[in-house]
Amino acid sequence: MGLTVAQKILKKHLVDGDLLSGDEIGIKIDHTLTQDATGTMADLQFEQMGVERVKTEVSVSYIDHKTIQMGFEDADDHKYLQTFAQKYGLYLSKPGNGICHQVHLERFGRPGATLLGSDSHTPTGGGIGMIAIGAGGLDVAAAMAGMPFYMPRPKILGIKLTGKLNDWVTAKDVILKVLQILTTKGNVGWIAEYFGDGIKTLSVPERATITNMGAELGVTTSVFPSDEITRKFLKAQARERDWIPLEADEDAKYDRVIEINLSELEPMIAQPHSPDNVVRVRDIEGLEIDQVCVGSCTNSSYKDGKIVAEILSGKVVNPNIDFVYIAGSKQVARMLADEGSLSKIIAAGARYFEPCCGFCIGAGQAPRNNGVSIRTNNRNFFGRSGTKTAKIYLVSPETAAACALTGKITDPRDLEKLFGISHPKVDIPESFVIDDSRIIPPAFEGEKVELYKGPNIVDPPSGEELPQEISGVITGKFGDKITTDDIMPAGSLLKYRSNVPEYSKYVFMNRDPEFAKKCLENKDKGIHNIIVGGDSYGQGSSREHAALCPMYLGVKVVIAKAIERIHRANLINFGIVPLTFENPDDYEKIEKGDKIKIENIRKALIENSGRVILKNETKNVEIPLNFHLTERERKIILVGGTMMLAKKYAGMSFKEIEIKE
Ligand code: MIC
Ligand code: SF4
Repeated sequence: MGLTVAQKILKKHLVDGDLLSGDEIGIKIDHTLTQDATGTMADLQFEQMGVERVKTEVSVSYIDHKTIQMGFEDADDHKYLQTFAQKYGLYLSKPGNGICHQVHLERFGRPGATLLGSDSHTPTGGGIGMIAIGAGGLDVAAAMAGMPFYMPRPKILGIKLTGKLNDWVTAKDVILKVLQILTTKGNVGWIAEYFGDGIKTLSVPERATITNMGAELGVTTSVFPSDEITRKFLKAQARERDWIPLEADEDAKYDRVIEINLSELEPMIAQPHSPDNVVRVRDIEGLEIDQVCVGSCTNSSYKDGKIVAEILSGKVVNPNIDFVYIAGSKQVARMLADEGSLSKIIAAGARYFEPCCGFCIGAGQAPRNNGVSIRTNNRNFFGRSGTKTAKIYLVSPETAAACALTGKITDPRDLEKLFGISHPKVDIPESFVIDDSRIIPPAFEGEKVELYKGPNIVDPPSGEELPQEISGVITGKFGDKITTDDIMPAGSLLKYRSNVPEYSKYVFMNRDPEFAKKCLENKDKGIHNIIVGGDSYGQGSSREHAALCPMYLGVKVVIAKAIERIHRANLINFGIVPLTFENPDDYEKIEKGDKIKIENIRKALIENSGRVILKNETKNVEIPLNFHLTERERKIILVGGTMMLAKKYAGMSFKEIEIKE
């Protein structure tokens, strides 16, 4: 039987399980990527694993999320990351060098390799033909230590692209269309693989825009083949030697196929507060706006910047709006600067920042109260921008530039009529500027390097064995689509990523400011905390703090209608039991404050019964709950999390570990 691109790569890397049957597979990881908001914790966990040097082909530690460095905390963390990289054999990409995904694509990614990153947009690497997966920091630390990565055995969703994009319609509009069709729900466990004649019209950075935002679908990853277009990109990066051809076999079988005709697409826009709340720009044009931000790992390539520069050339943006531009990497910034494009953007009125995540993670440029912000990034979740009342819309750079000129939501196809601007033709350059001066290679003699740890770096807390029964209260009940930004806000709090006791005070801060305090009070009294959620609980970011901090607060169980892949894996890693309602309507039978009991939960996990009964003592009802956990996952939870398991059973394989009552 023929294989798809994803299956070919997975087959080569398979170390456990079977691609055709079973629940999960284990794969060997070639590359890892961490960033400074998740990397400190991942590195601290790696230190506890007692390994002398990373065992991957390439591991890169990026500094891109916390570059504002307000106060000493971030700079201290950065120094730690640098000494860690030197000691253990990682490359370090310094602040200002760019956003991890953009830089990895430019300087490290290679077709056919596997990449595990402690950031949910790691699938950006799928644009260059990698199997690139986002995971929690602990999973990435384990991969750096040479351990396999476990994931649900994937089903392959073929996305067939035909036709060719019209002028002013872009790769961003393709992925927004895919999100409109598939939504952010119900795609867990799939890999999206693009094929068809239409892909031949898309350059690597355009493909990467599509695979990047595939993260919002909730799929494990997205991937494109590696073809002549990939070779051209790698050649322009002076890395043609990394190219290999990699295409699906003629008779490859997809588990499901959807088809999109690129010629029929129009400019699209995601409305607040979800990336799948997508309509045509035409449908909502004319709405007054306050801010336009171009950048982020979704749309910060050279082509994205150059197109914006060409549209704005010789013009000034609408005086009522604030216009922000952030290039994705030093390479992009230098190329735009050298050729004069950056000057055009600045002359048009842009506020220009160093290459970093910036506004995308709420680290600056928070909109005014009730402000309308048009952005080119990938997430418009409630509160993520730093302003709870703000309304964030997601668009292509072309649409963003059009909006910046008019001060209203504007279809870029109207630019010709309004301003006489014809569609700029921009291609991938023959060669990119190669400047790796802000990438520090691993030190030769790592053992001589001393780790630097500032006072804000606090050792990660350890987990506790799963008790025989859960006896506690519903400390928080939340609705559908709760994101990890809801659970563990980032923005100005990013500086506490390496200080769990401090960061934990802000769990659910924007949804229920009393949550953390209540949890700690209960924990002190020996009462277990339980969280209840609706559909797609834990979607969005890979941040393991959304599980680690609740663990610290004494949360033992999360019950939801459905839990997203990365968050579910993080809950397990930190010993929290992910349970789902057997009958989704039972969600109505629990309220915040209810006293509950789940008897014999430990026994249920040991026996793998798949089912426990929650007794709601306040309402006097019984609610059946399900769990679907592999043997590996059950063992991790029973022991109190992955770190506890590693410490207690060092050197043993999962199969050898036996856990008693
Ligand atoms: C995000 O886009 O939400 C982040 C910030 O990049 C996160 C990682 C984090 O929270 O540090 C992600 O996507 O995983
Ligand atoms: Fe950074 Fe935003 Fe990309 Fe996350 S989505 S890596 S915050 S640019």
